[in-house]
Amino acid sequence: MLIDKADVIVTSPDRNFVTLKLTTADGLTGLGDATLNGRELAVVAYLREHVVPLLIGADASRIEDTWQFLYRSAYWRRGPVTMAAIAAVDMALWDIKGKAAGMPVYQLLGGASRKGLMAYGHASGKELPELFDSIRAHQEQGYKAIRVQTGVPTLKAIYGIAAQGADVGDASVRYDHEPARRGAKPVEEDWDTRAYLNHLPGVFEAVRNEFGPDIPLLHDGHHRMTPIQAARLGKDLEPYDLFWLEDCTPAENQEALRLVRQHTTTPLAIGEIFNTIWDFKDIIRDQLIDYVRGAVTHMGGITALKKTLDYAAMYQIKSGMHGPTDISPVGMAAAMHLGLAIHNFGIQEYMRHGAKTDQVFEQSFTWTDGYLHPGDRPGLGVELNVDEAGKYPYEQAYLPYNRLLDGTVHDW
Ligand code: KDG
Ligand code: MG
Repeated sequence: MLIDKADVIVTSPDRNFVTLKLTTADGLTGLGDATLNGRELAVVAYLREHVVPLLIGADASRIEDTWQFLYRSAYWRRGPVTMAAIAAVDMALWDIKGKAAGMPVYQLLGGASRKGLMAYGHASGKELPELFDSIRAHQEQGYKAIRVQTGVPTLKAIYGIAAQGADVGDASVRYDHEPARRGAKPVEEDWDTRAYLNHLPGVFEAVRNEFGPDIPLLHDGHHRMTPIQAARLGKDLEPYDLFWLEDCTPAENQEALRLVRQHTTTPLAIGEIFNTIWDFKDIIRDQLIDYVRGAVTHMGGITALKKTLDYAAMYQIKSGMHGPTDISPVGMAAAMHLGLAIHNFGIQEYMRHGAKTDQVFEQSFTWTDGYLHPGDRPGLGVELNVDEAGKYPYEQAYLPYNRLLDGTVHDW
């Protein structure tokens, strides 16, 4: 079980992905997702220059010890680059352990706590008819829960509104949300919180009128509001019974959530850009959120996110793991194994990857009637086709960013 080889593979089928592949002396392989949207090559350098040399000759069976070694021996802890690199090692070691045991990773985590994972998809439209079509299309694909994002009348382009495949380099692909655009610089978008706050409640009213009271609806505020603005939105959306309001305020100021919480019963979700349990510690303890949005890929792996979710369980807070297209199929598989095993699973974000991505990553998960299951292959159940991956070299791509109407840079 000694690690013989560690390869960092960068590929860009429909978008950029960074994958760590570990190979043991007895020929077992494990994969880990290290994709950090828009800063991919920083993690590649961290892995290649500082982590891979430490792994060669190490015992692949020592998952916890390896995690602690990589986290503590660096001295400078935490941060998205470091934690994505540690996450990739952790996932790859769980993959290897599963293959060595002949079991899927969820069995090693305690076995299945449910039959499948309810997932939500991203419906969007610039205007209501397009949004309704998108919701219906998601329902036809089986989705039982749907995130709703729309345009705001006075704004030109908005995050979260469907980009056609042409924007992501493949006209056959329609992403309902792939915000990273290929190019040397981030695209600029405009933003006006007042117009957004005035517009959104009417959108949810229209969606409830059209689709009824039963379907779980979600919304992502993408860190754009001040605490009092978020409080107002939470209150205004109460009649429409949201499953959650996500990232209502910038993630750095956790006290903001206390103010929002005082004003609204709309459930709150946060944490897709958090990296460690420390980011969640106080807001879980003070019960300021309802769902933990951390991703296995950005929270230091299965080992670390499981600890965070077990802690959240003490406060009846559930998982809502991040699962956009920039989490690779390997990171998604890790999320599915973890979600199947824990008791306090809430919901899983799930966006389909493009066809090329599915050729690069051979996967074993299933999607049945709105529920995901990671499958029963030993390990994570994903293999990387190196020849396919080699066809798609890295291409620079960035998330857009925002400016207010007067030109001020705003939170994206
Ligand atoms: O990399 C950033 C995207 O993954 C992010 O914009 C997606 O907010 C997002 C979400 O909820 O999936
Ligand atoms: Mg989000």
